[in-house]
Amino acid sequence: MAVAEPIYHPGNKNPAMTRVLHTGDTHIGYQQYHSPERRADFLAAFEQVVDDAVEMDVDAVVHAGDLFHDRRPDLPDLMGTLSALRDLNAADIPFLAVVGNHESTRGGQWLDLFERLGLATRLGDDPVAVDAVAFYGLDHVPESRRDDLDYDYTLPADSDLDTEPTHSVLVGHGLFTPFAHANWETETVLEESTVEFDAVLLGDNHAPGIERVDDVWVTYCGSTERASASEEDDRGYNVVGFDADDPGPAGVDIRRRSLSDVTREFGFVTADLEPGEGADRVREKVGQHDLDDAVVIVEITGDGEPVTPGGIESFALDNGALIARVTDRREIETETELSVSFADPDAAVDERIEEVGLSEAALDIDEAVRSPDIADSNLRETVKSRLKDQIENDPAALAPPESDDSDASESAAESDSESDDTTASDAAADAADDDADDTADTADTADGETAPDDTATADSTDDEDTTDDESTADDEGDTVEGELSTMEDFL
Ligand SMILES: [Mn+2]
Repeated sequence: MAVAEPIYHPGNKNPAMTRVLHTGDTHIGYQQYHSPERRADFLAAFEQVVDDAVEMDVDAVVHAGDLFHDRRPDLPDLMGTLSALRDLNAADIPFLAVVGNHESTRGGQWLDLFERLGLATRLGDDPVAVDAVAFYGLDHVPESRRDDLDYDYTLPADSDLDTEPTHSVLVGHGLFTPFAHANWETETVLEESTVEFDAVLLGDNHAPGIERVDDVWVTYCGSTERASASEEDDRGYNVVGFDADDPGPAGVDIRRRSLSDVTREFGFVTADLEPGEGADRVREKVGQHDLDDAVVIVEITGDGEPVTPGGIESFALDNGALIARVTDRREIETETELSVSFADPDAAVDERIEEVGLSEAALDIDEAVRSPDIADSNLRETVKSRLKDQIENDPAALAPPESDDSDASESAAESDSESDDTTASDAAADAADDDADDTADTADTADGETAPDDTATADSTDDEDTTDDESTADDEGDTVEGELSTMEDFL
C-alpha cells in the first residue's frame, strides 16, 4: 500500500495510477464574522485547490458537496467559481461533484448550470469514468427521506462505459459512520448498493479522516477554510490514487495535502487565568501570537479578575489582527446552559434558527434581514419581491417542507435547515399578501429578536435530529491531530 514518493509529485506519474483530487466543503460565499476578507478567503481556497490540481495534473477533481455556503451565491462568488472551473477545464481536468446540504435548492442546482456550461459533471446513479475508475454520486439527502433510497447504481455492464472499471467509487455528502456525529450508516449504503465500491469519498464533516468499513476505504477530505472556530487543525484535501494493476480496495491510495500555507492564519489562544490575573495576562497571551491579518480566537478560562472581551478584541485589532473574538468561558459556565458560540454572534443566530426550523420562504426572509449586502432601505422591497417570486414560481417554498435534517457536524457557523415550521410559513404567507406593512412587520420581528420567539416554540418535535450543541463545537476533537501526509497516518 505504501508508496515511497508522494503520488502528487509532478513528474512522478505512474501511468497505471489514476489520481484524483478529493475536495469538498468549500463554502464559497461565506461571509464569516461579517468579514469581506473572510468571504474572499473561501473562494481563494477553492482557487488554490484548482491551481494545485492543475499543477499536479490530476486526472479529475472530485468535489463532495457544499461548494457554496448557501443556495443563493452572489454574483462575484459565482463568477470566481466559474473562472476557477474554466481553468480546470482548460487543463482538461474534469470536475465531478455532488450537491451538499448547504447549496441544495428546490429547483435546479448550480451544479446543473455548470454542467450545462460544460464545466462540471454531476455524479449520480450512472458511472462516470476517469480512466478505468467509475465514479458514482450520492447527493445529500435529509435523514427523514433516506429510508426511500434504494442505492440502485447502474452496473458497468448496463452502462455506457467502454471497459470494465478496475475501481468503483462513491462520492457522497452527509454524516457517515464511523465518523463523529454520524447519522448515516455506511455499512447499509454499501450493502444495499447494487455496485460494489472500493472507496467512498465524502463531504459534510469538516474534519478530515480515513476509515475502513469492511474492506472499503471511507474518507472525508475536510473543509478548505475554517468554517468555524472549532476547525483548529490544518485544512487541506485528499489525493486519491487508483492503481489499474491492482483492482479493488487494495489498489486505492489516499493521501492528504495541507493547505496551511495558504489558508487564513488563525490564532487560537487559551488564557487560563489564576486568581488575581486579569486583562493584562490575557493581552500577554494574545501578544505571543503572530497577529498579522490573523483571525484570533481567544478563550478565557480558570479564575481571575473580570475581563472585558471588547478590550481584548481592540488590543488584538490594534496589533494587526483581521478579526478578534473573545469568549469568556467563565461567564458562560456560570450563566446558563447556553452553548452557543458567543465568539460569533451571527453564528449563534444561525444555530438558533437552524433549531427553530423554518420554511424556505422564512429562511429567505431571515437571510434578507441579516444580510449585510442588503441596505435597510431596500429590505422591504427585497423581501416583498422574493416572496412574490416564490408565490408565483415556487409555492412549495411556503408550504411546510416534508422533512427535516439538522446537520450536527456542521459548525455553529453554518446555517441550513430543511425542517418544518408551520408558524413561520404562515408568517411568510401573511407577509406575502402584498401588504407592505405586513412584510415590514415580519422583517422587523426577525431583525429585533434574532429568531422570532413565536416561531421558536412552534415545533419542538423537530429536535430528534439535532445533536447537542456542545458536541458540535467539539466537532474535530476526536480526529487525527497534526500533519497528515500518508494513509498510514490515518490508521
Ligand atoms: Mn459543509
